[in-house]
Amino acid sequence: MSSLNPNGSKEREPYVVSGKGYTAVAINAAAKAGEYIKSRQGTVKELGTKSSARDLVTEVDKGAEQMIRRLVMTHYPDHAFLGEEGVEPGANAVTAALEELKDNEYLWIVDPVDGTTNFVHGFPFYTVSIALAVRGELTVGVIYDPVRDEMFVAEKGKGAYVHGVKTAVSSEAALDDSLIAIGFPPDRQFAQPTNLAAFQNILPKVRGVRAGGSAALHLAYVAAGRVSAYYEAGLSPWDCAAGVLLVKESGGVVTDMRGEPYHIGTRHIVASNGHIHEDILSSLKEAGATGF
Ligand code: 2AM
Ligand code: CA
Repeated sequence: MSSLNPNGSKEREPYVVSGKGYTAVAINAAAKAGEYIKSRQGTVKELGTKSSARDLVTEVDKGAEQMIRRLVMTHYPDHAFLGEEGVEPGANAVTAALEELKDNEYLWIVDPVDGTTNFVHGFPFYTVSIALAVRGELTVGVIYDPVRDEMFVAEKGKGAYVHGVKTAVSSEAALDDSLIAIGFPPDRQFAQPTNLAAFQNILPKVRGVRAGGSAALHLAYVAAGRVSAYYEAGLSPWDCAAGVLLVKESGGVVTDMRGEPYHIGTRHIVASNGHIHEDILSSLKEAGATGF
C-alpha cells in the first residue's frame, strides 16, 4: 500500500506483482534463463573451477542464476532463495545453507545450469531447474531443456506435464527390461567409489545404462518414462528438488540409497517407476553403495 507524504504525493514503495501463480513465475524464469543459456553455448569466455578442475562454473551459470533470482524476487520479495551459485562448494556449505534457509515459509531452490560440464563441452544435455518448497514441502517443480525446448512442469497434487501432456513413469517391472540412468559428480573421494561400485553391480542386471551428466534432466526423464530409474550419490538440493516433484507427480518413487524417504537435504538419490525400486535398492546394498 502506498501512503500520502506531507506534500500530498504518494510515497514510492516497492511494486509487488500480485501474488498469483508461483508456477507461472517458475516457468517464465526457466524459459528466459534457458533461452539465454542456449544462446551462449559455445561462447563461454571465463571457465572457472570450484572444488576441483572437474567442478566447473561459467559466467553463464552466474548470469542465469541472477536472472532467475531477480525475476522471482520481483514477484515475491519476501521469499527465500537457494541457488547453486550462491553457495560455496562442498557438502558442508550446502548443509549449512539449507539449515539457515529451511525454516522460511517459501524457499526457491534453483540450479541455473544443471549439466555445466556438458554445456561447456557443447554436449546438448543441460537444463534449468527451479523448485519452490512451501513449509519444507516441494510444491512446484519446473525443468526446462532449452536444446529440445521441453518444459517439464509439476505441481503438488496436480500431476506433471511436458507442454501440456501429462507425464507418467514407465511400466517396466524387471531390471532385465529396464533402462537406467546414473551419474558421476566431480567429487572423486567419496561419491566416485560409491557410484562406481553401484555401476558395476547394476550393469549386468539391466537392459542398458546411461550417464548423461544432468541429474535434473535424468529425473525429468524418469518422470516422462524415458528411463526406468535414475540414481546418483553426492548431489545437492538444486540438482534434485524440481525433478523429485516431477517423478512423484508422474507416479514414481523417490528415496535415498538406503530406501529412506526423500527430503530436501537428501544427497544420495534413487528415483524410479516404483516397480523396480526395491530391486535397485537391493543392487545398491549388494554393492555397498548405500551412501557414505
Ligand atoms: P551441475 O552441472 O549443476 O554442477 C552430474 O553427475 C551431476 O552432478 C550434475 O547434475 C551436476 O550438476 C552435479 N554436480 C556437479 N558438481 C557437483 C558438486 N560439486 N556437488 C554436487 N553435485 C554436483
Ligand atoms: Ca549447476
